[in-house]
Amino acid sequence: MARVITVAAAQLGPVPRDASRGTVVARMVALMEQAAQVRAALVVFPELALTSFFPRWAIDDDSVLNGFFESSMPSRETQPLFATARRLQLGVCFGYAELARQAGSLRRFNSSALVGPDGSLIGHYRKVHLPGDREPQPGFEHQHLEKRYFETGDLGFPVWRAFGGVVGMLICNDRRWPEAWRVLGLQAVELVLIGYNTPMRNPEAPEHDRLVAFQHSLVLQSGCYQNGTWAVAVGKAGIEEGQAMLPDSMVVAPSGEIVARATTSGDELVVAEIDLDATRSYKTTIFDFGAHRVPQAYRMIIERTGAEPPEAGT
Ligand code: ING
Repeated sequence: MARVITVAAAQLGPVPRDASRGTVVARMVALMEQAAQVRAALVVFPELALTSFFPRWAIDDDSVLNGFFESSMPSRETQPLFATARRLQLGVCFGYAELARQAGSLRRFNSSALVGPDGSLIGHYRKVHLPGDREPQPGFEHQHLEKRYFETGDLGFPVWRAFGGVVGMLICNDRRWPEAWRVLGLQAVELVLIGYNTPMRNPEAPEHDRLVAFQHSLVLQSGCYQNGTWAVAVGKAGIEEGQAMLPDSMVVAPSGEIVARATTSGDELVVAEIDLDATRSYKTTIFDFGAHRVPQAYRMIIERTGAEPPEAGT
């Protein structure tokens, strides 16, 4: 039996600092329209898709900082994404800066939303691995202040049954950490949706700059292969407010092969027809965790991560 769906990585070019939500949402809706024309079931947008990558700046004024956040999802400005999903009968995943009111206090997260083809919210995820610094670094051409503006995600690494399979989300730096993939893998994930904003230069380790694209595909290809899952990885690309951001959006198979890849640094739809059943060729053979892991070791990992794997691929 094949569970074939068409997925679309909707790469975005630069978003200027003063771009209104309306103009960005209009760009996203245009890409959703394109995706509907190729009968996509799901469109994936980058991390912090709605705004410029504002952690590159030291922002001390809270009212300016809050201007980059969404205090409700959907909000008036983002409602068109939900309405378009419903109108075009396609799912959408996008990253956004979340301002949440919890137990009477305001909390800020780097989040992503997963919306179904009926326009309803299926689930949301809060980024766990926040790279960069809490304090502005003297002499850095661009800052990377995610630790200053966001709290560590407190929702774990959930999966949802959606689009005919088991779907999970990661955000940007999460993709570099094998345990993030593994917790999804232990829950039999079949499709991982990953938005990213990756600068081409990392002032903390300039010796890595020549390897940014290589290490991006390395972690995607190994994450997919070692966990028997597909991934759709989507970047905010191009020169955004003077900072070069990695394009290279792609769809990766459970084999680790890249099956579709962006060829520009702008708004671009990268489309692939994927068979979720292709995950079984790995989950039921070389990466059959139950068969090839020493049970007590397997149980120990489950206890430690709290992940309960449903049956793979059912
Ligand atoms: N961006 C980058 C990423 O992990 C980074 C930050 C780049 C950290 C390279 C370390 C090395 O792709 C985000 N937003 O996490």
